[in-house]
Amino acid sequence: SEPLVLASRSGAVQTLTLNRPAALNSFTTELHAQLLAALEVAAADTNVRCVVLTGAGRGFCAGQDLADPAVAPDTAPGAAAKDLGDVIERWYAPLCLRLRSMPVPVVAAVNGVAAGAGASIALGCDLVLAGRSASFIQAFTKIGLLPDSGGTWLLPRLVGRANALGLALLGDKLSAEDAQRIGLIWRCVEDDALAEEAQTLAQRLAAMPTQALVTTRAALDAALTLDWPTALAQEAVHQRRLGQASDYREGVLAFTEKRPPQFTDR
Ligand code: T3D
Repeated sequence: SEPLVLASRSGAVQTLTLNRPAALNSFTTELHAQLLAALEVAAADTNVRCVVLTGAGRGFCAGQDLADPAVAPDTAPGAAAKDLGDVIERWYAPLCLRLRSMPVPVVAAVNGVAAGAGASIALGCDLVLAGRSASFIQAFTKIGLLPDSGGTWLLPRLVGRANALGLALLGDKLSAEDAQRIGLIWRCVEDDALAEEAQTLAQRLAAMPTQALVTTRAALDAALTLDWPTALAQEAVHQRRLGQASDYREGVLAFTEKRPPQFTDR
């Protein structure tokens, strides 16, 4: 049968495409398993220097597959409730942790609707590009749930409390253009340019000093809960380590020799 995650490599860029287009790439446990496995392979492969995450067909990801019997409520009288917390602990949380700790930058190329956990997973990537016809829907409260897969953490940080609550409580569709305007995503691009723009951006990131990029991601995230002196101390710790890496030497050497750098660390 067709893989649920398509993997394709161009140079040092690994593209992973969610591939359940008939159900808008919504998550089943099998899709979870294949995506986690593909991310593990990319993380372990030192030839990979950037990952692009996108969707097949007209959607990016519609979140949890609500037809999945493991999560759909049993409406028979007296039926026991499903434990959604288990599903989060077993699948969504590990996926979110894996994405956020990838040893390379991760670009989301949001090609269509990103709803529920599909929106959270896109927004948890490092740089989010979206096609003009793409949209973001905090679909959770419409079915009696709260934003998961990092949604409660990401939304207020990305767009502030007022926008976070407006989006999360109402669950309205937000266009890619509006998502860029309020700072939810990095850029909205024309639909027919999305795939190429994502590849260009990923190739650019792949040519950069990977350690500096992923350390920057981690330090920015950590600094959100640090005070000023502690953030300065954290920067010193990271800069001490980066300053000993060969990419730093190469960066400075290339600058002084007025040539493009060739970064190799990962
Ligand atoms: O712990 C846990 O397990 C809970 C975890 C929760 C995390 C979550 O993600 S909760 C949120 C779950 N997602 C949603 O509530 C979104 C549901 N989908 C929609 O609201 C709409 O489909 C969209 C707004 C995303 C797109 O609308 P539209 O009109 O463009 O497409 P459509 O016609 O609704 O969908 C196309 C097909 O995909 C359709 O199937 P069909 O009729 O052609 O056979 C539809 O049923 C299917 N589909 C879309 N989303 C899901 C889905 N099938 C299963 N699960 C879905 N989430």
